Amino acid sequence: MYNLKINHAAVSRFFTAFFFIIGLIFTGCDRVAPPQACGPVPTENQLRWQEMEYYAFVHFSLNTYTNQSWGYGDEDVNLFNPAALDCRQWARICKEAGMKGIIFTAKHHCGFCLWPSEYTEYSVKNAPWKEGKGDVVRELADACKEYGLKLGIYLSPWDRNYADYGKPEYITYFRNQLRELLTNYGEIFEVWYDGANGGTGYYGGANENRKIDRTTYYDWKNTYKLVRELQPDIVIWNDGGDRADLRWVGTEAGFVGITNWSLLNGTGEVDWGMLHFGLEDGDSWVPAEVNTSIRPEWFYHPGEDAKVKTLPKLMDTYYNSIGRNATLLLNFPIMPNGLIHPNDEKAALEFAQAVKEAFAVDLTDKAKAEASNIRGNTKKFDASRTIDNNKDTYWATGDSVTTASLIIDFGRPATFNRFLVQEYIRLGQRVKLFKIEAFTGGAWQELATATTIGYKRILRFPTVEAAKLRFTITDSKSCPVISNIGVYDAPQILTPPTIIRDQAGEIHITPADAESEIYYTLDGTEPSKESKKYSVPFQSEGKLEISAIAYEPSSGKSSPVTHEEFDLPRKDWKIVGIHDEEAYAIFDGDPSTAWHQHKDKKMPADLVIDLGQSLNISGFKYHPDMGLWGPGMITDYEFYVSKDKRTWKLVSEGEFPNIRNNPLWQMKQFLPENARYIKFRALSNTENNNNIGYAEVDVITN
Ligand code: FUL
Repeated sequence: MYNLKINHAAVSRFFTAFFFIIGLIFTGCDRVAPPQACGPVPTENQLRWQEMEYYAFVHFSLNTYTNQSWGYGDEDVNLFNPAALDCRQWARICKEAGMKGIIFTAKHHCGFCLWPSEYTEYSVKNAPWKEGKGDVVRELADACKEYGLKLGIYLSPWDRNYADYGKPEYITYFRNQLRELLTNYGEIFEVWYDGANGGTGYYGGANENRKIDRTTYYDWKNTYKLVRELQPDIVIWNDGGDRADLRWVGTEAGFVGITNWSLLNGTGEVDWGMLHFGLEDGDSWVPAEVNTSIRPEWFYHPGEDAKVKTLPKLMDTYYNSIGRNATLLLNFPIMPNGLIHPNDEKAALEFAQAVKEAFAVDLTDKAKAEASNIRGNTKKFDASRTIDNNKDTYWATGDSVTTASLIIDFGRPATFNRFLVQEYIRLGQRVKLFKIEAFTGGAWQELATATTIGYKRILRFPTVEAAKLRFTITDSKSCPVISNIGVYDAPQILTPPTIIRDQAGEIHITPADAESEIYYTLDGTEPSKESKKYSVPFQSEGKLEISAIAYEPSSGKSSPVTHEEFDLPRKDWKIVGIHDEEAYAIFDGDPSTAWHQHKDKKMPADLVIDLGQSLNISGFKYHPDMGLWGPGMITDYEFYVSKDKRTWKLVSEGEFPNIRNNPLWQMKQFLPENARYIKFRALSNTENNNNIGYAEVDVITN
């Protein structure tokens, strides 16, 4: 018999070592430490929000019944009586459109509350709708729950109805309302405050102009504290002045800067550039949210039913928001009957379908990835981590490396035109510059270069066929940490043409792509390739309605329709007292060209126009300069008409609400007047100086 004496300690040491070595073989060198975080990093709430990517805004209030952008605060609550209000319809559309939540205007600037607030009489509780027993926020919260969507709240800090607005008492009122909204409606994912603050209003009957100091009045710090106490998982939006969790991008046109850092400084001034591009060395994580409407305006205006954003426009918005490290907050204006308009629904669903098609097949699924540098040479951080469909793994390089490349080998020639890349932002945002190349014709050809990546960056480039793609990071704040790469072949989408009528009355129709043909109609019917073909500009007379499409003969595909309506041609119009040929840019029909009054001109400043003949005028239109720097948009105006240039009659005065954020055609109507001269007087601008810009000025005739 053998005397087997087992040394238990030695056996256990042996097995520990054995399994450790096996572990190393299978997992690579797990002891290699992950990179340290680089600069500020997102909170769990910010991460969860960023991954939502796409969600809806819904604008609905008394403005819906007055055709206004901003209510003054004295609109009658009796106007609110939607006949078919159905929040389930909103939720269904948002869900089918691939959105993850809905942010609702519980209170817009007019102060009307869409829930029965205990603290004001200016709410649904005094409206005829459901005999004062209705609560739109409740109905929406229930609908969101049913459709698996998150709910967000827009509560305007500016309240043009409340008598105490401007006094400290208002802050208590505002917080009481926040408390109601953040306690009674379940989980709220985002709260939205809006940057428009202070100005004229009803204010309980005072009818005056109230200015507030935005830096101190709202005491945001304590409001934020309250919000976080009530909703620990929430993210807070603000327009930059008071650093919250998310930032505005400085425009409502649907795009963030092509460079987009998710960083800002926690204190100090924030200028437009910081909102738009973020701040490379910012000390706080404040990512960007792109807010834009599916129509030109935020609230419903029947005149915009044919102005719903086209598919190409929405796709651009997608690439310029989600594709640039931001989220997309797309607005639906609700109709007076309480529903989303069918045109908006159609546009949103087509958009969702097109996004789905664009990213349907990821060519990296069957590819191999190889990197120039791998952190600790371990599998844990190697190139394959970028194409393993796991957002928690990543490719990383050694600490001191700030340039590195990664080759995706498709193993056969592949056709593609989109490149998607994501940083592992839990460790911060790092990449400053990168490029992509395709291996074609035996050499590397550059496809695109770009700056920041962040949570997600998508690049578009002309379709290419290649067996390999090279992604090179040429500059980074610290070693790159890339969690995902995707390569796609998105179907082409035809862009609708632009239509311009110049001062001489000539119609110019331009397609985005020179190879497409243009067909148009002049009788309001939908154009097709059987309609009239456009080849050169043509002369037009009188009022005109024109619809046009771009058509691609090779694929037989048509673009969406562009529809424009023009009043009388401005052929004989003269600008009185101004001898500057460039001033005529304001009649050239092209809103992208502008003219500014001489810089010595002080407010109030007049623009006098001789229409060349007497006309029955019932309104006017002003398009501000859309330039990003010093556009000098008029905010308050007076409009006069005259038969003889000596006696003037004031026919319209007021404001162009929200012009700064949404610089589109502004239209004002009045009782018809027969006149030959018009005087458009600027009283103030968006910049509080004397800069006065005009892209277009036109009249509406009877
Ligand atoms: C703006 C507001 O003034 C608009 O009316 C709209 O609500 C938009 C989302 O924010 O600043």
